[in-house]
Amino acid sequence: MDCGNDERGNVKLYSYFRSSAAYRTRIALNLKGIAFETASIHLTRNGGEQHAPEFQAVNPQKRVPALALDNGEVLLQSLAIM
Ligand SMILES: N[C@@H](CCC(=O)N[C@@H](CS)C(=O)NCC(=O)O)C(=O)O
Repeated sequence: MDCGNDERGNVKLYSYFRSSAAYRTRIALNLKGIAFETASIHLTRNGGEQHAPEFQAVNPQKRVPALALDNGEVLLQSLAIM
């Protein structure tokens, strides 16, 4: 069945590999079989990419994870995402 999705899905998880909060959302997405694209936000490089204006436009809380949906909504806080 072709739903128009590419293999990575239409949701984007803003994540960091050392983030336990982001890790739990990756586990949940994989358990639910929801394909997602990952956008890496390095929390220490260059003073922390979470402080960049581009990411603050996604999540004013300046935290990962954040999950951007295909309808333009962005879910914040790992438990709410789950
Ligand atoms: N309660 C939040 C916690 C999110 C959080 O604190 N994430 C950390 C990484 S585990 C973060 O982005 N820290 C960035 C910073 O402290 O500048 C959740 O569960 O999503």
